Amino acid sequence: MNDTTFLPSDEIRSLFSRRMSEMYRAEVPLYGDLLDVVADVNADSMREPTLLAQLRRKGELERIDVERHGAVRLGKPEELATMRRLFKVMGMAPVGYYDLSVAGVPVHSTAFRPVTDASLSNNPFRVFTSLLRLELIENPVLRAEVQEILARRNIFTPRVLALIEQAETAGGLTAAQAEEFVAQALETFRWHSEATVSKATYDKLLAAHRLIADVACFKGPHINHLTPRTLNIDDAQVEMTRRGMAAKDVIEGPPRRKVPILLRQTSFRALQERVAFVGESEAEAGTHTARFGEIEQRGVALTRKGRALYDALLSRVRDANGAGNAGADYQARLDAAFSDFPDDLKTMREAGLGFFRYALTDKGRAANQDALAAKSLQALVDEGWLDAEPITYEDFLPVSAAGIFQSNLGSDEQKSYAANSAQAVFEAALGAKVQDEIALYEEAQARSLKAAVPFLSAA
Ligand code: OOG
Ligand code: NI
Repeated sequence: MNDTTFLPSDEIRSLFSRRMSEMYRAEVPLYGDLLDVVADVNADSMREPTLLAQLRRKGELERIDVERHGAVRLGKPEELATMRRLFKVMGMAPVGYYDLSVAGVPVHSTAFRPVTDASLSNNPFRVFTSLLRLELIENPVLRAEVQEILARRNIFTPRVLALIEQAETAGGLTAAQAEEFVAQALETFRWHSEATVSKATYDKLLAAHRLIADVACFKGPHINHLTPRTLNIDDAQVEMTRRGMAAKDVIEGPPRRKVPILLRQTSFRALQERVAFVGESEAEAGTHTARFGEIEQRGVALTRKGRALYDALLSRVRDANGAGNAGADYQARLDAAFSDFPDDLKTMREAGLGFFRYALTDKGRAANQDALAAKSLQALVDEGWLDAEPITYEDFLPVSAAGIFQSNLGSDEQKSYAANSAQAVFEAALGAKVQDEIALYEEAQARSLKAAVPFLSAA
């Protein structure tokens, strides 16, 4: 027995997310401007009483101001394995597998995030984490060189490694240890303006793929963006432009709808940051373009059936004449295609397209439970015995992620790799399996049903 009190992992995550945001704000001041835009737009949106009430019911009112995600790109399998252990200390687990090679980006990815209802509502901080796929670099000489450069680096401080081990053996960290852990962990995500290679090597890797240069030439995997959640991305996009930010032309994801689904995202272009290369004098220093700001709006999580419909409609828009997301009429084409996706909660629920959390209403609690047991789920909701609250999508979208990558790597970046999803290879590097994101929503829905109407779920 020992009487040490551990700081809950939810609190370590909140602390880390807050410190990371402060650090990024100091490193990329435009991110601070973006936070201001989102705070203004969200305050405006919350004047709408129905939206406010819905956020309150879903337990999202408190989390909205602190909610954000970040992204890093790693170079080595062992970096990914250690990252998994580091995020575990903060209550974050790998969820989902994203193959971005289809879109010409030689990485595959997962999202580290909390998974329980309570932790998500506490602070849903997520980090989209990518691993470079060296095997997709065709030139064997270049591949070996990148491997050799990466082999020389260690992106974690010795102290953070010791604290991860401490957390693993003891089962947690005290408040003081957690403070130190957060400060040490941040070192991995910080921007380093000194490259680990010469300008000539950097230029060579840049020519192979901008992403390879970004991953391989630096001491660590600098956090490349942090994304606050907005309640109205269309307004936020207009406001970004009005305040002089170079917003991306197209909002990634589904079109604007009455009932938002999944995830819509937009960003401003990466900044040029000064870099000192090995062997260069200060006068010959160059720049590197990688880091950016992004905002997102989250909507209803879709079932496998809903997701298949989303994917089909999106590819109908994107594959038509190989148009992708280019062209002034993209928004119109997107709107047209998505007229086939029901835009009201009742139809989405009855057609099994979205996930919902169920709870008895006051009327339902007061009722004779045996009488309720005779009714169908549909009738229980329609007649007001049971509330059905849509579940928020907590994950990412591969096509959108690729679009975000592309727009921040430079528009000339259209390398193509044969689609070759390699989840098993990724999981071997990670040292664990990733959780199936859709299964998590299925479980959340089933849990709520079981608690609200046990007689139904038993059937
Ligand atoms: C990650 C891009 C993916 C998102 O929001 O879809 C992403 C990256 O650029 O490293 O963050
Ligand atoms: Ni992002």
